[in-house]
Amino acid sequence: MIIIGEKINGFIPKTMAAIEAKDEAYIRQIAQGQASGGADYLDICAGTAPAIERETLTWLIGIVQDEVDTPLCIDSSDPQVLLDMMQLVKNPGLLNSVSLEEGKCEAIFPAIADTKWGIIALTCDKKGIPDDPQVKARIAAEIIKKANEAGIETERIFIDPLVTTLATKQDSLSSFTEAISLIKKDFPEVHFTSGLSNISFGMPYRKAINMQFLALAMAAGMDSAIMDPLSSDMQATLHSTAALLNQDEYCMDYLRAYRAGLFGTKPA
Ligand code: THG
Repeated sequence: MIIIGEKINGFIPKTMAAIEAKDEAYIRQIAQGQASGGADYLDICAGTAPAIERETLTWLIGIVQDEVDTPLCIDSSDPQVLLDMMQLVKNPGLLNSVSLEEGKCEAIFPAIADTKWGIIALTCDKKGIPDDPQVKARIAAEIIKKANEAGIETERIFIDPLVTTLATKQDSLSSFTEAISLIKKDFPEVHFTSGLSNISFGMPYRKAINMQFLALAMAAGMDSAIMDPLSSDMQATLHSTAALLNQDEYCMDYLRAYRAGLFGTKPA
C-alpha cells in the first residue's frame, strides 16, 4: 500500500490553528510523525483563502522539506498553484489533482511529462461527480489517454474514483469498487487512491466505517490511501488486510509495524 499522509491540511482545525499561529514546531511534528508512521507521500493542502494559498503552501513546503525527505503530494484545486509549487519541491512527488474539468489536464500534463512527478486524477468532469461506475471508468480512461499522449506513463497515474457518502448513498462502496474493477481491466498498471473518511460523513462512530472501507477497497484493488498514519486503528486495518490479501510475505510488514508500535500495545 502506498500511504499518503493527510494531516498537513488546513481543513483540519488543529493544522489550521498552526498555520495561523505560524507554529512551525507543530508542522514539523506532524511531518515527522507521519513519516515515521510509514507515509510514502505527505499531502500538503493550504485550506486558506485563494489569495494566500501560495504563501501558505510555500511556508508549509519549506518547513516539511527541511524536516523530512518524504516526497510531497501537493493538494490544490488550482492547476496553476500546483505548477508553481512544484518548482519549490526537491523530490518529485504527486500533484493532487486533475480531472476532466476546465482544461486541467492540458495545463498539468505537458509540465510533468519529462519529470518523475505522478498525478492523482479524480473521476469527475464539469458535470460533477458521477454515481455510475461506467461513467467513472469512461472519465478515467479519457484522462489516462490524455496523459499517455502527453508522454506520462500509466504507472504514474493514481485514479481517485471519488467515494460518495454512505449516509446519503447506499451503494457508495459498490459504485467505488465497480469503478476500480472496470478501470483495472483496461489499465492494469494504474494506481487507485482515495480519501478514507469521505464515506462516513454524518454517521456516528465514523472510524468503524472508515476501517472497513479501507479493507474492502483494498480487497477490490485499491493500492493507495490518503489517511492518517498516526491512527493505530487505520494502521492495524491496513497491515492486517495487506497480510490477509497475500500482499505481505511472511507477514513481515505486519510484524515490523507492530514492533514499531504503529498499532496494538507497544512491546516493552
Ligand atoms: N481525494 C483526493 N484528495 C483529497 C481528498 C480526497 N484531499 C483532501 C481530503 N480528501 C483528504 N484529506 C483529509 C484530511 C483530513 C481529514 C479527512 C481528509 C479528516 N480529519 C479529521 C477531521 O477533520 O475531523 C481529523 C484528523 C486529525 O485530527 O488528524 O477528517 O478524497 N485526491
